[in-house]
Order: sequence, then structure tokens, then C-alpha cells
Amino acid sequence: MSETTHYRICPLCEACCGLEIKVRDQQVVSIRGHEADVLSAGYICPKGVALKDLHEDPDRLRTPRIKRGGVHVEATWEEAFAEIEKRLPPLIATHGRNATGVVVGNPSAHKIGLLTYFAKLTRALGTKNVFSASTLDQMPKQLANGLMYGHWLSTALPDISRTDLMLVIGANPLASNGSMWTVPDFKGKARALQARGGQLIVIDPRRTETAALADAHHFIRPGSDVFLLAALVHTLFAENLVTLGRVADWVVGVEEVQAAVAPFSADVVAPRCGMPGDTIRALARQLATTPRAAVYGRIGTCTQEYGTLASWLVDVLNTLTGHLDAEGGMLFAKSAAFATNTAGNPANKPGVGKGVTTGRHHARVSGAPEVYGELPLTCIAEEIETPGEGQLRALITVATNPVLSSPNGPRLSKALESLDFMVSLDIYLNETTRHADVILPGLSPLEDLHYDVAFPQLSWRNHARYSPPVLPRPEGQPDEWQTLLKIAAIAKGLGAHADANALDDAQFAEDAQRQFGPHAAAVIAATQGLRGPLRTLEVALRIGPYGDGFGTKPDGLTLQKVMDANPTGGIDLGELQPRIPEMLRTPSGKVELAPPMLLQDLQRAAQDLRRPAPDLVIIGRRDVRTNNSWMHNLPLLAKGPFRCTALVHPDDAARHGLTDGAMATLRNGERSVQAQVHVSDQMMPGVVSLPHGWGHNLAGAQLSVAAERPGANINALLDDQLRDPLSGNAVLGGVAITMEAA
Ligand SMILES: Nc1nc2c(c(=O)[nH]1)N[C@H]1C(S)=C(S)[C@@H](COP(=O)(O)OP(=O)(O)OC[C@H]3O[C@@H](n4cnc5c(=O)[nH]c(N)nc54)[C@H](O)[C@@H]3O)O[C@H]1N2
Ligand SMILES: Nc1nc2c(c(=O)[nH]1)N[C@H]1C(S)=C(S)[C@@H](COP(=O)(O)OP(=O)(O)OC[C@H]3O[C@@H](n4cnc5c(=O)[nH]c(N)nc54)[C@H](O)[C@@H]3O)O[C@H]1N2
Ligand code: SF4
Ligand SMILES: [Mo]
Repeated sequence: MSETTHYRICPLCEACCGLEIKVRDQQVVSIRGHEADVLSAGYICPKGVALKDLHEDPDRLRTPRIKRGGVHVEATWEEAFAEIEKRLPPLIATHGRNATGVVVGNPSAHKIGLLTYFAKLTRALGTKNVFSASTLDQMPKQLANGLMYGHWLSTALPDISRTDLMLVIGANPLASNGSMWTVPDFKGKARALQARGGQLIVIDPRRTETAALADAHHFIRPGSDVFLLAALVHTLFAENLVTLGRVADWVVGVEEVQAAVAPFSADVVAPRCGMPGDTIRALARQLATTPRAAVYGRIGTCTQEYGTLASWLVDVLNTLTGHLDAEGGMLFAKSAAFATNTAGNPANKPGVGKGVTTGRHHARVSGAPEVYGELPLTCIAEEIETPGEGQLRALITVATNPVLSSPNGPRLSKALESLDFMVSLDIYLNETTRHADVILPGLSPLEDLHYDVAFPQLSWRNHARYSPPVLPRPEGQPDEWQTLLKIAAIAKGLGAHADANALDDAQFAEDAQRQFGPHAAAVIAATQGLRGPLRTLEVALRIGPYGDGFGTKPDGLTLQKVMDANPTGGIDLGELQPRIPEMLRTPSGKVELAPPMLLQDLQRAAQDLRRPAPDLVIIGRRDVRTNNSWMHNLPLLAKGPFRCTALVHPDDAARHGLTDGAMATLRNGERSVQAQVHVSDQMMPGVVSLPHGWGHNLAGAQLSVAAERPGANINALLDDQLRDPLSGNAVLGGVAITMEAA
């Protein structure tokens, strides 16, 4: 057979690169970057190439598993759904809906089927126990976005192709390829910035790959970003540097912010941050006096006790230096589909919305407030362990591996084993799914279609790209959205034999009625022949800001037009443009610079300003050849030097009697792990770095390559009780440890 060429968006990380995939005899022959791709222009990393390994991985599940006598055995789809029907509805009948829970993980953000259908499962279950990896990651940013701009996905993005100064805090895009910011080839764009005379500055407790590229790098004590950022803002006021630029008419709360940051002068925060006061002041001046500048903060600023405050202050800093919504500063994307901040508002009128409320209900055991309908993922173990009404007895996990990815994984693992019933939608039998009674596999990415729901709302450039499946799927394997609908139907008492497509049609008709009223019949007629997420996408594109409005704007986008553009790399929708006030969805129609909830929390930070720094703390690390916990089984990525090492500063190594290559025991109270030490002056003294997602030595998993070099699980050390109280986000860094030779 002859070779065919396919174009497919990589679903593995937020860079969303366009790939060119050559196939012969249904075998992948090569994967490279798609030069014509309108977003990524040929950029690719080794993980994209490893999609072939993922597709061919013998450990990847292709058929369901049911646990019988403690062992996972292969089952048909019918048997798997029958098992769920046998066990889930009786449990709901006896213990109520809140005895069930769902947790969804990172890969779902890259799957239109999971993203658009997950909520149907949670609705059918009717439980308060909804958890996601968001509370291990970016919930603080989501909350800050919601409070300031009225929607959690309204994220101000660095206008990297036009800026002259870029400050990166707590992110390492050279390894991660960007997050809450879809920016393939960050390195190339940063180099271009430098080539036009601009500067890149990095603030990080480790001199990272990104810091090595930068014009300047400053160490910061883990967890102290809130103090640094408050001091930067303080300096702007103290030195009369505040300017709002083009958004001046749309910002409220400047004076409140000025009063709230009063305790945080540069000299006061300096010891806590481990940064000289002069450095902080100079940075504030540089940001204020550079006409095109952008501050970007990411996971290092989120996964700490003051995560929401730090995320908010990044945007406060951008606003008060006149860089919010300005070319070369921070801009908002305008997505072709699915963006709440483009819906129902004619351009240039102030956008008004419902705003954001949290705490509409609370976690049963900890009392943690709900945020965007979710409870903190780190509450799961205690919700399972603690008896009483609403005790969590049945859990459905979707594309998540919290036994490795969430703090105190060993406790969670034990708790999962005590559940009455557990179902996992997952492509591996791994550290988490080994606890499941039923595992339902999703398709290989190469067998699935692709359209990004969230990332075009976070992209450095506006675009619309669709990829069809590259390879045929195994006979009889459902789409993941169909699997979700089946479980939803079972939970609603409709039985295991309910037809997913019929359920989908009925649901779509109902939704169309609600959304389009008198026009519902026309919308249903216009989308005949489509179903599932494709139908949802067709509607979203056509009513979106570039859409054809179902024929009212004939030049506008339709699904077909986006599909047709696949071979030419998708449709380019241009550079980001200023969007305030039209994109706002706050009740006031303004940028809320001083949400009361945040001002109040800043007092908590003020009280904490003089806490002495622990002797030694641990932080995480990413490597370009890993992806959280689940790609260590792919030979192409697993080969080479071992990546799960503890980076230790030479002074700390000497202090603790450790030499390069030695094994160290890292302890947090009763809990400990062992890791190989790599002595490196990349580290700030007093800070140890160990990557997450490792620890593949747990019995019952089926990950033959990963098990060869299992690595240490940093999350076995971290504490499930440490959270940012506003967002419920876990604290993943800056945790005090001790270290000794093993
Ligand atoms: N200490 C520490 N811990 C961290 C972090 C850190 O920086 N430090 N980072 C945190 C962050 S940012 C995140 S997002 C979380 C991630 O934590 P999780 O969301 O739990 O993600 P993973 O650990 O990558 O697990 C992904 C799971 O999805 C499965 N999977 C992969 N593809 C598919 C698919 O197509 N369909 C289905 N159904 N399943 C699939 C994999 O087999 C795996 O079980 O980890 C967090 N944990
Ligand atoms: N190759 C690869 N790419 C990935 C992933 C992966 O696992 N591997 N995971 C994906 C996911 S889920 C996400 S969320 C993104 C995350 O993307 P990034 O936010 O870029 O994540 P990291 O590369 O971990 O960079 C975080 C940086 O914060 C620093 N840091 C730690 N603590 C602090 C602190 O208290 N203050 C400051 N200022 N800095 C601190 C760390 O040293 C690290 O350099 O990456 C995504 N991309
Ligand atoms: S950077 Fe790598 S993993 Fe991320 S989308 Fe691009 S090819 Fe895929
Ligand atoms: Mo993440």
C-alpha cells in the first residue's frame, strides 16, 4: 500500500503543535512538525514523535478490564457496562448520590469528547463530590481570572511577538512548552524578542533551562511570590509609577489595592523572598518604564499557600503598569468556538456577566469551599475514610492518576482500595486504575478526532484547527463521550443497554430548545448527520465570533470550512487584539482590580510576612521527555539519562554529607522517599528539586517499561492538608523536608 500523509494536532501538552504523520499499511512511518501549521509552524518536541510509541504500546489498554478475585481480566464492553449496572445503581439507592464522586485529570483538557461530555456524567450522578486536576494546578489562576474578568478562562496572555520585556515567574516553558498559554516554540519566540533588543527575565528557585536563556535570573524562596508581587505593586505606588494605559476607564479598585499592599515594601519582603530590596524596586521600575512589557506567572506561583493572591497580583502588576490589554503587553485571545467571553455580546459594548461565587457548598470533612462546582482533589482520601452521611463509596476516575499526581498519594491509594466500587476511564492499568473494579479504555489519540476546546482561548495567536482520526479504531470500541453517556444513563437508572447515540440526540434536542428557543428546530435541521462532540463543535463554531451565524454571515466559519483547512495547517485568525471592555463578564462590566475576597486574604499574607524560612524545602521539576505521570512507559521517552534525580545545591550537599550520585533519604515527618542526588548550583541554596509523576513500583500496575526505572514519588512526601484556602489548590512546593545519606 502507498504512504498517506495526515495532519494532526498533538494532544499531549498545551503547545498543541500541528504534526505531519506518514502512514503505510496502517503503521506510523514518521511523525514530524507540520511546517504549514498556522499556530506551530513546524515546531515539535520528542513527545509528539512518541505518539507512535503510545499507539503501539502493548501495555496500552484496548479492551475493558474487570477485577475478579483481585486480578484484572479482559472483558467485553457489554460485560463492563453490565458490571457497572449491577453495582452502581444499588449503591446510589442505599447511600444516596453524594456517596458517589468523579475525578477528572489532565489529558481530558485535550479531548473534546471528555471536555464536552464530562459534565453530563456529573449531572447524572447528582453528586457534590466533583474533583479535578485543576486543584493540583491552575485553580488559583482560574479563580483570579473569574474575580477580575468574570470568567475563569479569560486569561491575559503575553503578546510575545510584540513585547520588549517579558518577566516569567514560576514557569519553565523550555521544559513544559507553556501552560495556561499555548505558545509552541517559546524558545524561538524568546530569541526573537532578544534579537529585537528586548529582554527575558526569569524568577525561579532553580536556574532553569528558561533561566539559562534569559537576560537575567533571580532566585526566589519557594512560596514567597505573593510577597514579591505585592512589593512590586507597592513600589509602583511609592514611586508614582502607576499608569493604567488604554484600560483606564474600565478598571475599578486601584485605591483599594494601594491600601492593601501598604505593608509590603520591597525592604520588608526582601528577607522572606531571598531577593534584595533593590532588585525588587529595579524590576518594578523596569516594568513600569518599558512601553511593551508582560509578566507571566505559572504553576510555581499557583501551587502554593497564597496561589490565588499571587495569580491575581501578576495581573494587578500588568494592569498598573499600563500593559493590560495592550499590544506588546497582555492580551486576551478570541476563540472561534466555546469561549464564554465571546458569547452574546456585540463587540465594543462593555460585557456584563454573573461574575463568580464560591462556597455554594462545602466539602463534608474539611469544609473546603466549592470553586466552579469542584472540591479540592486533595479531599478525596478523607472523604472516603471518614464515616457518616455522604461518605464517598463509589468513585469514577477519568484520565487521572492521582495516586502519583496528588499529594500524599499513598494515603489516597489506601483509601481507593477501601471503596465499595470504582470505575476508571483510562488507557493504562496504572498506579490509580489498579484499584478500579472496571477499567474502560479510551482510543489512542491517532484513532480519535481532535479539536481543542480550551487552548484556543489561551493561544498566542487566534486560529481554528481540526484534525480527523489518522488510523481506524478497533472494532466495537466506543468514543469516550459515548462511554461517559452510558455511565450517565446507568446512574440515572436507564440501564446498561441504553443507546448512547439516541441519548445524545435527545440531549441535543433538549439543549437546543433551551439555547435557541424558536430557532431550535432550524439548528437541529442544520446539524443533521452530526452527533457527539462534532455536532457541539459545529454549533459552537457557527455561533462563535467568526461563525457564519447559521447562514446569516455566509463568509463566516463552519465546521466544514475548518475541516477543509486541515491539510494547509488550519485557519489563521490573526494576532491577538485588545478586547476590553467587550470580553468582560463581571457584574460591573469593569476589570475588578480589588475583589474583597482577595483583599481579605492579603491580610493573612501580611500576618505571615515574617515567618522564618525553613532550613530545606522541596520543589518540583519538569523535563521535556515526561508528561506528568503517564508517559514513562514509552521507550522513546524513557531512554537516556535517568530524570528522576534530586537536584541539590553544593552547600546543602556538603552540609548533609552527600556527594553527586549518592542516594539520599528525603523526609517529611513520618514519610520518606529515596532519590539519587545530583549536585548542582542551578539550585537556590536551601531548595531541593525532585520531579513529580514517578514511583512506578506499585504492585498491580501494568507498565513494563516504566517499572524498569520507577523513580521516587515526590507526592509521597507532600501533604494533602496543605492548600490555598481560596481556590482549594494543593501546595506542591516550598514544603519543609529533611535530607540525609541513605
Ligand atoms: N508534586 C507535584 N505534583 C503534581 C504536579 C507538580 O508540579 N508537582 N503537577 C500537577 C499538575 S499541573 C497536574 S495537571 C496533575 C496531573 O495529574 P493527572 O490529571 O492525574 O494526570 P496524570 O498523572 O498525567 O495522569 C493522566 C492519566 O490519564 C490517562 N490517560 C492518558 N490519555 C488518556 C486518554 O486519552 N483517555 C483517558 N481516558 N485516559 C488517558 C493516563 O493513563 C493517566 O492515568 O499533576 C499534578 N501533580
Ligand atoms: N515536558 C512536560 N511538559 C509539561 C508537563 C510535564 O509534566 N512535562 N506538564 C504539563 C502541565 S500539566 C502543566 S500544568 C504545565 C506547567 O508548566 P510550567 O508552569 O512551565 O511548569 P514547570 O516546568 O514545572 O515550571 C515551574 C517552575 O516553577 C518553579 N517554582 C517552584 N516553586 C516555585 C515558587 O514558589 N516560586 C516560583 N517563582 N517558582 C517556583 C520551578 O522551579 C519550575 O521551574 O506543564 C505542562 N507541560
Ligand atoms: S510541545 Fe511536544 S508534547 Fe507539546 S504539543 Fe508540541 S509536540 Fe506535543
Ligand atoms: Mo497541569
